[in-house]
Amino acid sequence: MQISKSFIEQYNDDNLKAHQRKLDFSTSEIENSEAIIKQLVDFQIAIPSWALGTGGTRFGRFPGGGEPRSLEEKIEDVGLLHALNQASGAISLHIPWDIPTDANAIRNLAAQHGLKFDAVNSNTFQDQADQALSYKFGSLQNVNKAIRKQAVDHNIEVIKHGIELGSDSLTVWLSDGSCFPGQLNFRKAFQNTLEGLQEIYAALPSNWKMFVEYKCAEPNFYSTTVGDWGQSLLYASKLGEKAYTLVDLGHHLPNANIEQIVSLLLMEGKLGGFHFNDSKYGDDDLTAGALKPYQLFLIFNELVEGMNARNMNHAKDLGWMIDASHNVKDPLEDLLQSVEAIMMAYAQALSVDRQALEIAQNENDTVRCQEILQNAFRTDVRALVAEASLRAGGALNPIGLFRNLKVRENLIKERGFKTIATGL
Ligand code: LRH
Ligand code: MN
Repeated sequence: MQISKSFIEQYNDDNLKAHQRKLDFSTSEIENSEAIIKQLVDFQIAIPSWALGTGGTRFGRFPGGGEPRSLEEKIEDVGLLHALNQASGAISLHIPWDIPTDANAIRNLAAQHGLKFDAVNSNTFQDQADQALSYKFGSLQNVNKAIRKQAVDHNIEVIKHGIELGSDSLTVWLSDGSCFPGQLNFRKAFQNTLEGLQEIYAALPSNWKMFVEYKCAEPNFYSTTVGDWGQSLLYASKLGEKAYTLVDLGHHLPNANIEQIVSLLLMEGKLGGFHFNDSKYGDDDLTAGALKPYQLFLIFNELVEGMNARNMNHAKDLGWMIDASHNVKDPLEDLLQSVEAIMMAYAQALSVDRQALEIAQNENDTVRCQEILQNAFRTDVRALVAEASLRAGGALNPIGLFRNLKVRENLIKERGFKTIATGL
């Protein structure tokens, strides 16, 4: 299903008066609102190809109908999101869930929808039907050299797919670890994993990046071989300048100070990118900003501070990706909500009075420091996000138009109710 420009323009015309009133108030309140709007227009968030269908848990999965049946239909769905918010201009593929049979055709189709290919993701956490050796006891860490080689070869295969699609980064998330004390020699597991990552690193084209994604637990529940930011940083530092850490917000132990982790990884020049989502308990993969919006704001506050300190290009120098799973909500609506929450956190962080904050920090005026940050977080920036979408040719309210156009109903008519998308 494609959304024609005329539908978007008509919808915006119908809602322009109300929007302009809100925008006038916001621009009167927020000093650098024009600059913020321009930075929002440039800011693109990659959509995961594995989160366009209904997700599930071991207890069940309840598909909502009209799910994409192929990579082509997944690209159409991301194209639809991008048409609505002009902020979802890239798709991140997961191999083998989304192997492009005809890379050129896929690349052209994506281009028609204004989409680029962000990081490609390898998968050595599942055994494929045609796979010779099992990853039950891990992939790159495995005591069996042949299994480690199988995992390295898979990652090199994934890089090849990425090159054909015009991607320039590989995300490696390893489920490797152990479930019981004594099951694993941690030192050997680290050394095997580093050796494997070094072989994969050697296969990277010169302009590529490798993102080493860490996670504290699941599917292993005693140790994880890339278990936290320190371990990921150790690997990335030993691998070389093309290797970076990847921060998935749901991959931390309870109450971890993620914004401090982000600040230090950025300071070290080893922060590669993000998998945005939210969680209350474990790796819940819920809508970004849905449970802990203040934490998301604080993370962007450290990102703006740290990126400015390194004169980084906000839109291009880090990997901005969502990683979510939708058990009860429409996958496309959930993704639209996540993109908006991320854009709002970024806009609020850009509105922070950094000079005043530095003065207050140097005076140990704790209350003033808090007031400056909380004021920014309590500032309604939704009109700025809507204006950025409007200027880029998107809808003032993407979910509003998604529902007005009965997109899900149309997708169910087109694809049927029982279709199941590959992925989580
Ligand atoms: C692991 C993870 C990783 C992906 C997978 C789909 O929990 O976050 O990024 O490979 O989800
Ligand atoms: Mn992830």
